[in-house]
Amino acid sequence: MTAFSSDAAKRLAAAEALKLVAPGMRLGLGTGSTARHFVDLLGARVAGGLDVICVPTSEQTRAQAEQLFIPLATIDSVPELDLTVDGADEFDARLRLIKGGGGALLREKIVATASRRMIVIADSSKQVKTLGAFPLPVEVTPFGLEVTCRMIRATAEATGATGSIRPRQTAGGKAFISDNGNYIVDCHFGALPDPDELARRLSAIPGVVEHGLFIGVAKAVISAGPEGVEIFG
Ligand code: ABF
Repeated sequence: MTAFSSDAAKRLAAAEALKLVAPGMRLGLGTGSTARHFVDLLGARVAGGLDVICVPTSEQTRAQAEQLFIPLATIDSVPELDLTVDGADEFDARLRLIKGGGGALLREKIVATASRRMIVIADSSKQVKTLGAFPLPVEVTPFGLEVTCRMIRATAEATGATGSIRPRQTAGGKAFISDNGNYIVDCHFGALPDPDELARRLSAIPGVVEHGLFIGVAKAVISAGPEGVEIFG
């Protein structure tokens, strides 16, 4: 018997999400290896005549969608979307998410928030009891990096979250720069005692552009694993 791979699970979840797409829809396209499957499958439907207009959440997804001749628009020209399908790094039973492992969290949150429905697709390993084992990404302005990191640390401590905070680097050891020209810092806090409060407090820090806690954003999570597909929400 062949082992069921996490990539197969991602594709299964993506295929399930594709069933929600109807002709004429305005779609948000997520980023990451799971969202990549969705875009791939959507491309095949578009090639078969499906009429949709899509807003990508990253330059990476834009490039993939362009190759597949998926019609694209900017979020400003199509400010109201019907459905966004995106991956996540972690989700819990209340559909709270950690996102941003791919560094696209700001555009992902803007696009998700502009959508009537945001659906997460994930392999079942992304489901957690408590958010935080995956380092929480926070997008920050290059100006004042050190000051902002100090404020993140202090604010997190006030919610019971402690640990190291590291500016993300590329494989070549350079500072990782987001599509928006900002830095990403990864907060290795471990289990987050109060994600809602942490999210509120992080948003209030001046140098924080956005953080990877998506709370009250996802309408459902389509999770796939060896047992098949499970839908939460
Ligand atoms: C994006 O891709 C991110 O918000 C998240 O960090 C990541 C999920 O990664 P993958 O689908 O590759 O597991 O959706």
